[in-house]
Parts: sequence; C-alpha cells; structure tokens
Amino acid sequence: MTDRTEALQSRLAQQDPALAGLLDREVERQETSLTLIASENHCSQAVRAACASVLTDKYAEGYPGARYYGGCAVADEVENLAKERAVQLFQGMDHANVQPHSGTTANLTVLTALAGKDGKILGMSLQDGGHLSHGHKVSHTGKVFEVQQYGVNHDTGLLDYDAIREQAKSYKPDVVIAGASSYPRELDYEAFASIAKEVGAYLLADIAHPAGLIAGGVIPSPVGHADVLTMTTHKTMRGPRGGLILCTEEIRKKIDSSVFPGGQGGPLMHQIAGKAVAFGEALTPEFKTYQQQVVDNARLFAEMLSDRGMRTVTGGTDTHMVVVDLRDTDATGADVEERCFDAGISLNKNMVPNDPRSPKVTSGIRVGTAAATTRGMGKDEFARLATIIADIVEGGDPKTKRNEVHEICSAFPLP
Ligand code: DSN
Repeated sequence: MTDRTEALQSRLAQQDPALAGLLDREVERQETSLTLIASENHCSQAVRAACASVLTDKYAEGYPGARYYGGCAVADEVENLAKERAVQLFQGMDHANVQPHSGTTANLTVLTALAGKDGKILGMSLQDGGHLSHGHKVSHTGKVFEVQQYGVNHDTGLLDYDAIREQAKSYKPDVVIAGASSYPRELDYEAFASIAKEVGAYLLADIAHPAGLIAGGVIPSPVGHADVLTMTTHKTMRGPRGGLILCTEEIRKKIDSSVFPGGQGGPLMHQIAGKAVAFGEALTPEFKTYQQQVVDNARLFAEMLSDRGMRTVTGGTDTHMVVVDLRDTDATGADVEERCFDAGISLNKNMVPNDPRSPKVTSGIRVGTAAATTRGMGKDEFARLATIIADIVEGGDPKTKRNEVHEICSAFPLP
C-alpha cells in the first residue's frame, strides 16, 4: 500500500468506522478466498490509486477540448491519454471512446447509434452463452430493438456459422453482434464480418471477456473485421470497472454522440484515469506473458477435469474460461457454486447449451483463470484447484478443502 493510500484509509477509518470496517472485511474476503469468477480480476495498486483520486470531484461533460464546464485541462489530458493508449492497444481501430460506464451501457449506446429505435439486431442468446445486452427480453436492448438470436450447436456446443449466415440472410439485421459471456472458444470474426457484409449490417464485436487476451495477442482479434468493438475494462483487461468502445472513423461521430449526450451525462473521470493506467500496463511485454499464462492455466484446468471424467462445454477452451457441463453428475450448478463457496472458492453457476434446468439452478459452472493468475498462480496451483473442484462435484465435503484453499491463497497475495 502506498503512503498516500494508507493515509487516506486511516482518515476513512477515523471518520466512518462502519464503512471502513466493511472495506476491511472485503479485503480479507479477497485475500483468504479464491476468485474463479470468469468476469473478475484484481487490478493493480496503481489503478486503484487513480480511481481513488481527486478526479472523482470533476465534472467534464463533453469531450476533450469541447466541455460544458471550466477547469477541464487536466481532465482533457487524462481522457486523451486513455484514448491514445486504447487505440495503440487495438491498432487498426481509428477511434476510442473511454467514457462508457459499463459494458452494457456501451452496447446499448452502440446499438442505438447503428440500428436506431426499432432497428433490427442479431445477437447470441443468453441461454447459449450470449449476454443480456445482446437483445434479451429483460434488457432494454430486447425492448428498444427488433431482435433475433442465434445459438450454438447443442451437440458440439460450437457456433454454426453457416446457420448464422442463413438466419442473417432471411432476417436482414442492421447490426450483427459477435460476442459472448460464456463461450470458451475463439470466435471466427472473419466469418462474422462476411455474414454482416453479405446482409449490409454493421458488425459489433463485444469482446468484454477476451479483451485482455486479444490486446495481449494470444487469441485472434476482431480488428480489421468489425466496425466497432465494445468491452469492459475490468475482466481480462485487468483495469477498473468500466466500458470502452473502439470504432472506425466512418461511425465515430454517431458513436460519440450516442455516448454523450445520448446515453450518459458526465464521464467518471477517476475511472477514466484508472483505465489510462490499465491500458498503459497492457502495453507492456509482461501483460502478454500474463495473458499467455491465463490461457495455459485454463487449458490445463480443462484437461485435468476431463481426466477426472468431467464434460466441458465444447470439450475444452481457447480462452480464460472453462464451462463445466454437470449433466453427467448428480450435482447442479447452484449446488456446486454453494459448496465451492464453502471451500473458499468463488465461481458461478452457468447455463449449458440446451440446459433442462432454470437459470437459478443450471446444469453447469463457469470457471475463469484471470484473477488467480494475477495473484501468480500457475500450473501446480490450477492442478490442485481442479482436483478440489472435481472432488466437490463428486460429493466431497467442502469444509475439508477450506484449509488447502486458504494455504494456496496465503502463498499468493493480492496485488
Ligand atoms: N457479468 C458478466 C459476466 O459474468 O459475464 C457479464 O456482464
């Protein structure tokens, strides 16, 4: 902890012991348990320092050089730094908008800009691994736009690009969305681009989950294929919570005005400062090494589970994520999630393709390696974790695993 952070925390403890106590408990929870939630990570102290800075006080509605308030000179430089680094990370995209508060607001903003009210969108269904903001009926994206959804082949768990092409040809969407929240494989962005082109649609690649793997160059990129990318900055990108949009010059104005004033007011400048720091970190060679380790750990984890006779959706992974299909076992996703929690491991229940159970119960779990890899865990630790989780799935008592998980955590402190 830096001196300054320590001083701030001790001031918080004096002024508001109730809140400071809650933060202490969260630090202890994160230190003594293991995060295998695929959408979480641990950002650096430098990112946390930027997010806790005085920029939280600054209103900066508008864009650098064109704000609605005075005193934005520093805010302008911070935002420009974040934008420049984002464009450097995803070289080939012309423009970055770093203001979206989240991935969902980024998606709603882009779809509003490119499809318009009552426009037609085609995205992956949540049930098969997509995301709420890709047109699910409970999301605004499912209410404001006309929606069709595609899914995966229920035998293989894989996307069937020929089927998506046929669907797009008959539906003629304005925007095709390529992206998922629980699909463990690389996407074929070239195929998606050719489908979008054939029907005259824009291609939106939502890379919220694999953004860090793509920026680190360890899996193929949608740059050069998609008109626009959306992502969150806190998953594999390992930055602060938030959203990011990158687009081509052709649609830059539409996207920017859809973010502000269309969908948001003042940007969260402290979060944008944190994004700038994280993008700087992502430009270093260490980030590539980290991302390769994230994928290596996930592959090993999937292989170990499969050696224990467990089924993984698509038979493995290319990314940071493994989705385990529990239908051959007596366990449900909800049950394994709760018992892993008792052992000190956070992961989430997850639908598997063609899941007979409800989203509150599910027949699967989703495991991600990004956060534990940030703590420095490698093959040995992931091999032990696969054994622990397989034992729990097979009915082992989670309480007997708690000490082992604790011991692993103690050896790998948080950043
Ligand atoms: N909550 C994120 C996930 O878990 O994939 C997506 O919003």
